[in-house]
Amino acid sequence: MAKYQEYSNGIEPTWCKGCGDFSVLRSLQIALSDLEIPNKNLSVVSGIGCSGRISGYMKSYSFHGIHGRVLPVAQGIKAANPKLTVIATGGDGDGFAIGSGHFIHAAKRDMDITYIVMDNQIYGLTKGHTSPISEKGFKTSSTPYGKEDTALEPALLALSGGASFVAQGFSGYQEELVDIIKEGIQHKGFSFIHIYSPCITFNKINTYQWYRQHLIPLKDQNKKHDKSSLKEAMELVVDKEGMLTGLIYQNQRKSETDAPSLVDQTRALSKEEFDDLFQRLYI
Ligand SMILES: Cc1ncc(C[n+]2csc(CCOP(=O)(O)OP(=O)(O)O)c2C)c(N)n1
Ligand code: SF4
Ligand SMILES: [Mg+2]
Repeated sequence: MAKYQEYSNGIEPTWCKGCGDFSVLRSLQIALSDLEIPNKNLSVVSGIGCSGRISGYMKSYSFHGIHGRVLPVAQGIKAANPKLTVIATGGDGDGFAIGSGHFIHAAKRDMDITYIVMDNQIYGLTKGHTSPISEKGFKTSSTPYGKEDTALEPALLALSGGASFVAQGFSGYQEELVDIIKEGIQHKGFSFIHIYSPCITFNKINTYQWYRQHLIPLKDQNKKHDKSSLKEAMELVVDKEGMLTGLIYQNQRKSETDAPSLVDQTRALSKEEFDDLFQRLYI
């Protein structure tokens, strides 16, 4: 058995054959096995969507939450037990529509979790509605005359929110994806990993071929940017219209400290403290 299979619970994914999320699942498992993170110290949390199925295939403390709420759950798990490696996962609809408020504030809070978004620029599970990442003019069953508003730029959102690690990948570039996920997990702070992960069933525009034509791998660029510079990272994302793969920004916050662990707090309230609290809350 390959080492990465130790992170599989043996359940066969129900994704369409060829879905980009297969590669994300495999990359995550390889990254975890390379980093030798014990299953018992791992928690994988997901929201609702095709992408959200990923937590159901992992051998870990997995939690398949509700739509758009993956980050509050993941932060709660990390606050309760900071010793766990916490991986939050979900789709572009989950993270950038219903969950967008949580995204900005999780970036700002900078807790030590890794957030992996499988972006297919569409709502896959609900059969192909537009997402905030779908391009203007994109035609779907919910926008038969074309989407009227412009697309959100997730990396820019993360950078302006305060994420201390921002990287992008593509399901078709698995080797790079494994490296990025490893770096993200090792980074101490909020690591945002935005992965272009094609939906072969409902998105006939942003296909594997389309991404290969449009994506710009940072490792192939002659001019290297300063990855610790927020200004340079933002300029790069704007200049290249977000279509980058690789590490865009990493800057460890100086103020980063380990959160106090709730599981290590054995002391309960005394009767006097409880009565006092009760009085103050209810009278
Ligand atoms: C509170 C709530 N609102 C709406 C839905 C319906 N719903 C389920 S998945 C989904 C969007 C899925 O798109 P995305 O997050 O991009 O995931 P994908 O399926 O594309 O991987 C929606 C709107 C829901 N389950 N719960
Ligand atoms: S509908 Fe799209 S996103 Fe969902 S499993 Fe199929 S290919 Fe993947
Ligand atoms: Mg999606």
